[in-house]
Formats: sequence, C-alpha cells, structure tokens
Amino acid sequence: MTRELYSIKNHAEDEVKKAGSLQAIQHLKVKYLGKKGVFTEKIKSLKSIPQEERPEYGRILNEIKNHIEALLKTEESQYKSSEMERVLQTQSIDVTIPGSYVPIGHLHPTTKVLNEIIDIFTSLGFQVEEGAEIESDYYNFEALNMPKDHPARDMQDTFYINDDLVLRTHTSPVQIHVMEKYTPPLRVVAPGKVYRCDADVSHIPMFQQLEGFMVDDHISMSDLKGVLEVFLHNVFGPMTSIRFRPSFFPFTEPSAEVDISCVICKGSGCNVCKNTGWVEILGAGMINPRVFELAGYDPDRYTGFAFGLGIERITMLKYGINDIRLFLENDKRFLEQF
Ligand code: FA5
Repeated sequence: MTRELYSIKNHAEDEVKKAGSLQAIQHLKVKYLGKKGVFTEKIKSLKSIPQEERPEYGRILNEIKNHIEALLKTEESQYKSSEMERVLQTQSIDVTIPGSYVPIGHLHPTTKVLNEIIDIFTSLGFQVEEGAEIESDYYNFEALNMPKDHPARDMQDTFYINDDLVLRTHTSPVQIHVMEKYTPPLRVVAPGKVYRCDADVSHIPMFQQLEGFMVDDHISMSDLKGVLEVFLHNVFGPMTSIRFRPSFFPFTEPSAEVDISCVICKGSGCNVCKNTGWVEILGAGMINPRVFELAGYDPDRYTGFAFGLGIERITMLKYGINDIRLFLENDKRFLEQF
C-alpha cells in the first residue's frame, strides 16, 4: 500500500523538476493539492485502508503531501522571482529621463481682464447681471430712448435677425431688464458679448462690453466720477489721470466720453493716443429720465449714472496690444504671452 505512495512522491518530484515554468508549477499544484487532486483523493480513500494499517498509512501520506506541498511552494517562489528579474531587466525604467511636458492652458487675456474688472466692482458692492445676446428692437433701442428711425441708431451698425430681433449692439439693454425686475437702490455691472457690423485694427464684429449703473434717490455725477476713478486707478495704476469730455448718448443726459492719460507714453504723445496724450476708454452719463419712465421708475424720485466700456479696448491698453483682431485669431504664440 505505502509503496504506491512513494511512487506518487517520486513521480511528483520528477514532474516538479521538469516543470520549466511558473504556469506548469501552478498546474501541478492543482493536480496534486487541488480539490480533486491526487492527495485529496488519497485522504478521502483512507476509510478503505484496513484499520490496523491506517495510522501508518495516514502518517506517510501526510508526510509525502507536506513534502510535495513545500517543494511546489519553493519552486513557485523561485519562478516568480526569476520572472520579476526578467521583467526588471527587459522593461527597466530610467528614472533620470525628464518627464513628458503636458502644456497647461490658461484664461484668454480678455477673460482675465474681465474677471479683474468684475472683482473691482463687486468689491465696491456692485452685483453682476447678465442679458441675452439676441435682443428685441425694443430693449436694444426703443427703451433706451432710440425710437424707430431715430438717427442715433446709426451710431451702432446693427445685425438684424428680423424686424423685431437684433444681435445686441451693446450691453445697455440689461439696464432696462434689471430696472423691470428690481426696485432701487441698484448697483449693477453687466458683462457680455455684443455685435456690430464693424471690422478694422480697432473694431471687431463680436466684442465684449461691461455695463455699469447705479440708481438711487440722490445719485449724482460726482458718484460716477468717484466710482470710475477707483476702477481706472485699480486697472491702470494710481498715477493715471482721468478726464470727462461732453458727448452724446440718447440714454444718458448729460453724457460724457471718459479718457485716461495714455498708458503707453504717459501723456507725452505717441501713435496709440494719436499724439494727444489721452485715450478714450468708455462712454458714460446720467441716466436719461425718459429711460426711467419707459422702465417704470419715477423720474422725479430717482437719479442714476451708467457707463459702458469695451473689454478688448481695456486689455489692449493694459498690455500694449496694437491690433484688436489678435484676440480672435487663436494664435498660440500671441496667447502664450499672457
Ligand atoms: C456704447 O455702446 C454705450 N452703450 C456705452 C454707454 C453705456 C454709454 C451707458 C453711456 C451709458 P460705444 O458705442 O461708444 O457706447 O461703445 C462702448 C465701447 O465699446 C467703446 O468705447 C469701445 O471700447 C468698444 N467698442 C465699440 N465698438 C467696438 C468694436 N467694433 N470692436 C471692439 N470694441 C468696440
């Protein structure tokens, strides 16, 4: 009886010696030690061994099983470590090679400047409102005191969608939407894209504006001047001079163009300021009482100021850029500089 066990032992040792691979060793593990393996079957058949031979038979079976189990374990770990050795040699990693560079994008310069401007105004207590880019003729023109056929409409070359709808030509319609929604006091900035049929070195058909306005019982031109001074000194530096020139917008009365001392030549005269020492930066004024009337506010009670500026224009002056079209060309050599 025990002779058969020794022959199994010899055969198993022989097979382990000749295995040649980790996979073959794992296969032998199943063959000898698995649920239906050789030794498991032998243990199950112990009952059929005569009683007086059983203890000795069982002891030898156990010894051989443990011996083969240990042998398989040793071989398995040897194959595993030589496999690891092979992998390390064939797939070695050179930790001195510099990592591959993944370029990280950043915000467009006009977005950066817009965010900076919004931060300045929110720190002064202004809330941010947005309007739609497709606007009705009423909000874009009529409610801003530009009735149909009014010559002031020609100041903004308009993309008409149909007789009643336009691509908004400025952010001023947001004034009306906000007045219809809230009662004063109002302190609002409204950034957004606007469209005009315009194209040259300083004009593009789609550009960004920021509208700002404040409405309450006693708002005056000096409030406008104070707010714009804080804003422009923050963006262009505290030494920047500011001047108001009389102008005309149908929705403000009085109206003004606001200039700053040229940031390029500091006022001594250059191409950017056309040798005047000043550059125009925004349009502004006191909200026309007729606009209040149309929006449903009492013009005898409320006063307010409004201003509108071009974000591209401010970005150009801030960074000394001389062609506005660069903002839309997506040339990485240009964009990477900011
Ligand atoms: C307006 O659009 C008025 N709504 C501004 C305003 C608001 C006045 C509230 C009074 C009260 P204007 O047409 O000047 O004004 O445009 C304002 C700014 O937009 C300009 O100073 C300029 O910086 C910019 N801008 C105008 N047209 C273009 C264009 N085609 N491309 C790029 N920027 C432009």
